[in-house]
Amino acid sequence: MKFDIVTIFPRMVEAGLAEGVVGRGIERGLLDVKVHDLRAYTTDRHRTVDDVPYGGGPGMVMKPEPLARAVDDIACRRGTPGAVVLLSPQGRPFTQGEAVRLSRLSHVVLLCGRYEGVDDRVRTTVATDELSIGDYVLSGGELAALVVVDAVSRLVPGVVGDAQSVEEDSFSRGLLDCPHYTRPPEFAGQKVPGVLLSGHHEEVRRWRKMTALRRTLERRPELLTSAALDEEERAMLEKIRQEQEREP
Ligand code: 9D3
Repeated sequence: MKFDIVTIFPRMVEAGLAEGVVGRGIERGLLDVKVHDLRAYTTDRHRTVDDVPYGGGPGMVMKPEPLARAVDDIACRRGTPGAVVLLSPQGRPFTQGEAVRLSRLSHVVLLCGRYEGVDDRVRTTVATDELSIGDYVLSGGELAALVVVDAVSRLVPGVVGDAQSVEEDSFSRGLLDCPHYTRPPEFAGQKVPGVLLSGHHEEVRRWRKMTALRRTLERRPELLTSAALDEEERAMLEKIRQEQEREP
């Protein structure tokens, strides 16, 4: 899968791509990620990428021409992308569902904004999608682009070594994960739940399902309205809801 990331901070993005699952995916040739310095697509002596806002007000706005030229050049050199994503606080929420959708494309371009924002004609004429990674204020789109590349790359076959862990991932199941433990059997006065040491695989499986459901109900109840629960899970949820009624 190919990604092209356009930014005024190429070193910041390169650093985020070099490590971990994405770094290894690049090394192994499963991911082809290129980072483009937006200033390379300016034409003036000062390599200007921003300008004052029409209508006045504080801050600066990113000019449309360098971003449009960057996307044109990427399309010429690297092929027409399946999506051109503008990262912005006004975008639709980036979810696991969006990650799955993008992972079905073979080439995605990501545009990172800075300053107060990006001239809206980039959204309307250059971008095909506008995504936000959550309701908090970042200083620009670079970290958001890295989040998108990470989440999408994990879905590219072979990038994550253990395909099972991708499939069982909490959000692809629509539930939070169960608690995890490793040695030692007691730490800071806290024992590992006995069932995990018991060797009863069926009991372990049920305990994991039960704790995952309990956590989801307690911390993120809204996830349960869209989670695809099987028969067993619906019965467990009923039991947990009864537990909660008894001890409010
Ligand atoms: C302080 C400026 N804000 C005034 C109301 C608006 C604003 C402009 C630009 C807020 C943040 C940004 C930069 N953020 C992004 O480019 C961004 C982002 C984010 O801030 N949160 C979540 N997802 C994203 S994706 C891109």
